[in-house]
Amino acid sequence: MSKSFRFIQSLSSVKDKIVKSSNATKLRELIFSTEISFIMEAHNGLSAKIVEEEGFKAVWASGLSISTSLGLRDRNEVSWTQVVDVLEYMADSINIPILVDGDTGHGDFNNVRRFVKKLGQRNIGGVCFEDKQFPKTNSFLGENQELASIPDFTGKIKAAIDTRENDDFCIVARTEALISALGMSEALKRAEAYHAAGADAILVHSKKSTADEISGFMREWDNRCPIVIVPTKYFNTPVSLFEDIGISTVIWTNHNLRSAITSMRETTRQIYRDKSIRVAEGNIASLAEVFSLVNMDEIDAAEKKYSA
Ligand code: SPV
Ligand code: MG
Repeated sequence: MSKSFRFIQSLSSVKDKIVKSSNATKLRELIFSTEISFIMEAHNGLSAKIVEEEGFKAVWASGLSISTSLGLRDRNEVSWTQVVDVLEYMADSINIPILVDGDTGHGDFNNVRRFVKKLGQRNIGGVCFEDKQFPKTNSFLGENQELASIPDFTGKIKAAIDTRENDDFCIVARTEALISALGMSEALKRAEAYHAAGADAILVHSKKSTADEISGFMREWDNRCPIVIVPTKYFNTPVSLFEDIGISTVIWTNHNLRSAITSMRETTRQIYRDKSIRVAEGNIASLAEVFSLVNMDEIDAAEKKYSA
């Protein structure tokens, strides 16, 4: 089954009102497209650039990855303004949209409003808010995390919708009901409430090692709006299954961060052991690649144009 959503027509009516080239529009088109879409994690300007260069059409600005790359915990230790600062570097590096991990919105509905306003000013494509309590803890830590009440969370969604200046700015509502072992009917109830509150898409999170929960959810959901998933724990599931059950968008949420950790460890270990950089040199990016990633050629061209 492809992503054939009943609400697809609403996109074109919305589109008449907005700037067609904005990142919000690009992200919306991706999430609402009839093909399954893939969004790759990045956590700074450099990783965002690599995600773009390797062909992805959008970036996931992961809370786990951004905080870990700053040496901090995924527990709102990074303030929302610090997140926005990181996003600015990321957005400046690329021409594809960013879907931001907005955690719980960094507080109540009012913090959500400030956050969404600042994201819009930086031409961010959209944001995903989750129905946990502030301060949040990563979904893969502990058991039975307490969730926000449905009225509290739908209030945040409505606040985000009322604040966005571009109607295409995507608000993704994420339910942790399955992760918190509240059961399928609670997950469906929450997803329906968030959809009714105006969320553009629902992220259903699961920490099972198979996609059974997600498949069960999709059978009941019946394409009411796009569904986004994070298959970090059910990584063995073939993408064809996600396509068959009608998933809209898959987020590979932390794989650049984890890849960087492995690679940096190997290089550091090798150099420490060898007391030399000779072997390591053959296994790492060349300086030419480093300069290319930040577009040094452009400086040469600009110098010719502007420098006396
Ligand atoms: C993140 O990347 O920060 C996420 C996804 O929220 S997860 O770590 O799976 O909760
Ligand atoms: Mg997160």
